[in-house]
Amino acid sequence: MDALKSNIASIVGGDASGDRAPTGLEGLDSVTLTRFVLHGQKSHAEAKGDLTMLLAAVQLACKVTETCVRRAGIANLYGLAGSGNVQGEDQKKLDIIANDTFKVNIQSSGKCCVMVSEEEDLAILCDRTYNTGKYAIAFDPLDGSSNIDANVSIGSIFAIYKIDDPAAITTPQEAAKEILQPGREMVCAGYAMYGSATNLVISMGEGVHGFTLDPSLGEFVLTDPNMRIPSRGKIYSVNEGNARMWDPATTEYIKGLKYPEDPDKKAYALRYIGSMVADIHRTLLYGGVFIYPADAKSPDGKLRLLYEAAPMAFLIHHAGGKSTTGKEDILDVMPTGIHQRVPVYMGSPEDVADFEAVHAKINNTV
Ligand code: AFP
Repeated sequence: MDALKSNIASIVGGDASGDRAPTGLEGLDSVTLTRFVLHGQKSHAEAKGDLTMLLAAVQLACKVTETCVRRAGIANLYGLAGSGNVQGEDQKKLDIIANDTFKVNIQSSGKCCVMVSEEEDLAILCDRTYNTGKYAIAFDPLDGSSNIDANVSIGSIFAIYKIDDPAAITTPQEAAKEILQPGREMVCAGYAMYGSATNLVISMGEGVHGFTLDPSLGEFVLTDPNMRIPSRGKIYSVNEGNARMWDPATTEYIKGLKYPEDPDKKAYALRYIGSMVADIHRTLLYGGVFIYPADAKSPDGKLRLLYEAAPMAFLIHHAGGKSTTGKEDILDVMPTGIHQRVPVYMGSPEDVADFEAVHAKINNTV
């Protein structure tokens, strides 16, 4: 952690919190995401700049998506596209635009050999004319689509993995197999949130860092170096409308948050946006717990492992938080399919530990 702090301090100046003596150049010496990633690359002697290039492509895809989201009402981009995705969900026009944007930008970076998208049935083998690289990426180009037309915060999520032998992959089936790695193997995870401002939060396994899009520069600027989740929060986030279908452990745990046994303890507040990016962003900043459990209707839960649960678990973990499916850490789940779903409980370490204790008691595993 000391190495991380001095690394951040060396790029932002001052200490790791971003505090620094006035220089008179405030606002003109912004640490952009590109500068931050390039700086990080220097501490890895073996790095050739491939991840830096791939992240530049992802960053551009997020900027293009954000532009479309901001202009959606004016440019007639709200509403359904008239098609469905592999999950059986109706695709919105913006889902398709964001998906195409991510695919084109990532492919043309020439640093990626395999892509998996929420919007695509099969894994995508990158076009070799672009000199494909050693990385694989899973992404949800526009998460929270049902919130699009109401102008509620939505986002993009991505997870990057390394592939041993990209040249050996010749079919989408082989491509899918290569990206089926547990979250712990991830090289980088991140999300962009298109809210009242646009944030991009990433981790390359050395802390979690938040950037805000400066619309006047068109650049993501470092605003939240070394984000840490509070050890305990006061908020729970879950679709309470599904309560009658929950398993006993989830029901019992949430009852305890709403009706604490100790009369002097305050009940937790409920906040649920229904866009994972926005609910996780708030959880990262304010603490608490985000839950999408398995239930009687969806025995594996709703959220997808590769491009929702695992990258968010990676970010939460590197910010000092915890995640579980109820049975194991989300980062340890060995995926068996590219669109696999998992139950999700993640957030402040003490809150998730409380859930695990209730789960163990109810399921007699203690
Ligand atoms: P949509 O993209 O269909 O809106 O789904 C969003 C999402 O995958 C995730 O971002 C939310 O946390 C979760 O689903 C919300 O699901 P419910 O609408 O069932 O609460």
